[in-house]
Amino acid sequence: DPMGKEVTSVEDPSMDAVQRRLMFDDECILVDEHDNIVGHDSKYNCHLMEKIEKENLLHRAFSCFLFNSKYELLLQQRSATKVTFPLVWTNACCSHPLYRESELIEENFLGVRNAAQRKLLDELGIPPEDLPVEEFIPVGRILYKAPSDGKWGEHELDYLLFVVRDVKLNPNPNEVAGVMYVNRAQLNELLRKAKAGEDGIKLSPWFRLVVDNFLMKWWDHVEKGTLHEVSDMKAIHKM
Ligand code: DMA
Ligand code: MN
Repeated sequence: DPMGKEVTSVEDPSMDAVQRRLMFDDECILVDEHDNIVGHDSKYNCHLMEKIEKENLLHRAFSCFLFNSKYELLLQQRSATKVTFPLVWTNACCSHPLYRESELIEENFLGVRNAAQRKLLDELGIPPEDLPVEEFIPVGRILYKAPSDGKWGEHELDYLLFVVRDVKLNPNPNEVAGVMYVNRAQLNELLRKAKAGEDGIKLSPWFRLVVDNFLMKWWDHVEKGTLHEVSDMKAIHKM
């Protein structure tokens, strides 16, 4: 309600107005550790570390990994205005399927695919017709918890969606500070810099989990066109 938002804006005076609106407009899907839907709550509540701990709130999310036809991986640097994990480098696009009919569809993972299509337009300016939902290949699910700084953090059941497609980018500056494609050597160099704290490079915790556990193996399959061989949508990897 408007009163609640007013109180919150007093509590979070530095929060970007667009990002604040999304905190209340986006209604996330709450799930249990087996990915069964158990309810819904605002993006705001779902990312408050205190609420996550007290109420054991876990929400559904997706992480899209986009490769071009040279099999280079698209990275995004999150904008300074993001409430959680500002300015970190991460995979192409992440967000949440929302508690609405089109994004609750579990058949063929259509709900998370619809959400990915929506946010690839919102964050990177990729028109939906350039990225049909059938192109997203679900490869796995991870469950992780990660504090950002201060009172915010993540506790997510995250669908990993891969897509190979040449796209035109038109990044939204409220979401994205920068984009780049990397090959494996360039990603390794970025990992080295992040470890050494060089050039202020920071990586998101979920991107690091995927890199450390799955990415290099899956990248081979991206190149060979055999991702379906490694896709496992039955397991949920608790990290
Ligand atoms: C949330 O991403 C999802 C993951 C996997 C971290 P986000 O913070 O970029 O979401 P949004 O773009 O909706 O703010
Ligand atoms: Mn989240």
